[in-house]
Amino acid sequence: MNKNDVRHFDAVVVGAGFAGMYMLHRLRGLGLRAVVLEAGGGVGGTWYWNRYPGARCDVESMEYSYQFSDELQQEWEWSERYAAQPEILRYANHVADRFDLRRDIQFNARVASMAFDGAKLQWTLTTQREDFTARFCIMATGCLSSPNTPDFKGVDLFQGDIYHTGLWPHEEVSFHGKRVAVVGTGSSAVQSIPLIAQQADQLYVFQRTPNYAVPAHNHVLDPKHQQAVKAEYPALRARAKLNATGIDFDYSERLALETSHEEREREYEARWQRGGLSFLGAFMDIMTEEEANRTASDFVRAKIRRTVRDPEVAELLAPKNTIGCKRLCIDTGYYETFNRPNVTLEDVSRSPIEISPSGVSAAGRAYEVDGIVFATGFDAMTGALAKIDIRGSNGTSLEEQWAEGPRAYLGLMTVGFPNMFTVTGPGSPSVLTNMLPTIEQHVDWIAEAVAYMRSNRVSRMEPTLEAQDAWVAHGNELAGRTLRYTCGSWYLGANIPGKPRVFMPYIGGLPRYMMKCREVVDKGYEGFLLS
Ligand code: N01
Repeated sequence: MNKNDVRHFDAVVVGAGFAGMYMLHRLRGLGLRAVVLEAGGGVGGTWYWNRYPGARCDVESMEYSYQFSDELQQEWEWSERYAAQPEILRYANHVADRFDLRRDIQFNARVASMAFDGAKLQWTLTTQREDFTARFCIMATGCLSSPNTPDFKGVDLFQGDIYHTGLWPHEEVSFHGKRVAVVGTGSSAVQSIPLIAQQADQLYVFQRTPNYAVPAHNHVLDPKHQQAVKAEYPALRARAKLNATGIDFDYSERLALETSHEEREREYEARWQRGGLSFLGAFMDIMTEEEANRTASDFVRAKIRRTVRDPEVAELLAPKNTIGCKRLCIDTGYYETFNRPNVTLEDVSRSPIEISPSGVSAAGRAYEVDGIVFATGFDAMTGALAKIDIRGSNGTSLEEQWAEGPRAYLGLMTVGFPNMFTVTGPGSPSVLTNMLPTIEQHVDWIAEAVAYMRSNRVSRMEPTLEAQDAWVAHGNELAGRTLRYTCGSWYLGANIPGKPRVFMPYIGGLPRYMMKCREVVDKGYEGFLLS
């Protein structure tokens, strides 16, 4: 096939993670000719790239799974409470095989540009090898898929090995006998540091901002528990959708500020012992009232001080900001790792890191290392889209249009980009929820919209500016009421220099969001222009 060849499809899906795979399945079900273009060499999206030691989901396996096929959810056996990356990737591959998806996925096909032709009412997508045209284009590019490597001075001169947690090599990496630096202390670092410390001769952790971590208490899944969950799967899935996060947690309706100190401590301790993200569900006002939030953060700080033997190190590890403002980390032995003699914590909050040919220097000290692990996160939610030169109906690029922050109606479509859908795009609950059910809800909505267009002879769909503006304003208004604005998180784009500070996910909760999506359809796609 020559580079100039153009292949035509009814729909092109960009990305073969969980969103792209299910989208392909649904489009096929509608009888469309569809293809998925995937930059990687296999399915799985974020789980294909994030292979760092300790990579594991922070949502329990029995819920972090598809529910569109009851046979699939009944037959698949998870081995642990929180599945590790290799198992999740095996699951993704199983789904690809089970639904015969691979024959319509082009691997190693990175989309470089996309442009909409208003006369032909079609998108043209270019890759290095071939070009594609289609009426519908579905961006399943993921929320945390564009790794962020800050521009550290001297990084090009470093003579050792450099890794990024979000772009981990596919071959085994051994740190035995090595001196290693880890830069960053977010979820990826919290998961990988305990395992790297077990191998490395010496580990230096460079921390700019400490993060809160709650124990995972991961364990092998008891087959009886698994059977019991499977016996009531539909009820569990339905219950989960009634919660803001789409996870079947026990969210308390009590207020921390109206509960006695003893009772609060009892509740926090019970949730600490259970482990996982439901810690923040202990009281309803944790994310809305600073004082309530402090009761939860004080509890975690006390745990850190009791766990870490060196009081100075414990103080450095104890976060001072709002708990839950950044994504809560779920750990296995993170704080305990700092009691090891081969682990050193370096505070780099006041002076930036510099890199030399032989190591890392910070705060006036130099550390010779053989390898550096950047656990520096992602250009979240918009990064993967911004890497593609996407041109809409009047030639404007999406990146330019979103220069002041992403604007999309329901996180599903953007004015000026007809027939282009985003799965879990900015303005949808996405990263604040269990991604799998959220992905399914979006894919189902998109499939229904495409089916509607085809059966009603509609060839072009995009939101109205009024509907989009109102949705963005509503999202901002809700976000402003929470404590999530009080720290420099990736939800706000604060981790990327120059990125506008806009709270990107929809914070109104999954039930309210799903109801809105349903209403829009029931009212004949209210807020969309159909022609
Ligand atoms: O990235 P992060 P992550 N100099 O952005 C530091 C999901 N995830 O890959 O906080 C020095 O959280 C930065 O410091 P600061 C999950 O949603 C899930 O860890 O900006 N340090 C921070 O410490 C998660 O939230 C799982 O001051 C610099 C770190 O790098 C999201 O992915 C596992 C720096 C980045 O932390 C991202 O997590 C892993 C600089 N110039 C990830 N720049 C699960 O459990 C950045 N940092 C499913």
